[in-house]
Amino acid sequence: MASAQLYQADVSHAHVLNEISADIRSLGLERTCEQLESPILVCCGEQSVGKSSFIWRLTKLEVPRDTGTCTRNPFEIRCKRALKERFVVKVRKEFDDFGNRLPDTNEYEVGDFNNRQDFTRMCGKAVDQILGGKDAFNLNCVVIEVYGPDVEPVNVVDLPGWVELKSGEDGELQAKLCQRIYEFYLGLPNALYILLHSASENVEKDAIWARLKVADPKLERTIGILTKPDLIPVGEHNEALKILIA
Ligand SMILES: Nc1nc2c(ncn2[C@@H]2O[C@H](COP(=O)(O)OP(=O)(O)OP(=O)(O)O)[C@@H](O)[C@H]2O)c(=O)[nH]1
Ligand SMILES: [Mg+2]
Repeated sequence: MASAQLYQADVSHAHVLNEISADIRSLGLERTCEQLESPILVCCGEQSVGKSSFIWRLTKLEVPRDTGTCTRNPFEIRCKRALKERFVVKVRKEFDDFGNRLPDTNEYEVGDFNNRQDFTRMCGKAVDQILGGKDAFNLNCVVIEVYGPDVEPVNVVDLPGWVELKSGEDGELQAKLCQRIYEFYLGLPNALYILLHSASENVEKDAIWARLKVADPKLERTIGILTKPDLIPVGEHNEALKILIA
């Protein structure tokens, strides 16, 4: 088979797998889903390293990002090839605000639209329905389906920034919720990990590194990405290169 035909076969195979696994996942049957699902890119890293900005570059989708728009809940983005451009934004509710599992999984649609310009507003609406205006971590997920003629069948997850410790009763809850989000997504058997690190920060600070080594001890499923290269102080580019090589 010619390589172009092989590529097409792979793409349609991935589409079918994605369709079936999305349906099963929305029923809350994670274990069954894990055996079927095609790879999912899990973007992780410390707070504000540029995870959501990276996803924007990768998928051309303006997921909520920027100063003052910290990601507080996971975003699962499923891209599928189709003749016409279309976006579906959903909310999947499986947990209460304390991370306790609800008796039923409730996945419902927030918007189904063709205009890319509506995307950020619809995502904001979905986030509001999860967070209810609170600035707190939440295990419930915004599910985004993207269809279009130029779309590659990739699944990608945007996670909140890793939080190791926070003081006070609420701080402890927030750190626990954040860590549970990571536990869940780092534990997916079909995950490929993208660890983002800001070029202006020391790599030893990455507490998430230790968690990743548990999920992927030989780092066979992990890719490191150095973000914010423009912030490397003049004359310190060699240090950044060392991080990349390591
Ligand atoms: N200088 C510089 N700033 C960047 C770059 N990429 C992202 N930023 C900025 O860094 C800030 C955080 O970006 P986000 O993409 O929201 O980072 P994040 O990792 O998703 O943040 P959290 O979800 O809160 O953990 C924003 O103000 C971005 O504009 C870059 O390459 N260079
Ligand atoms: Mg973010």
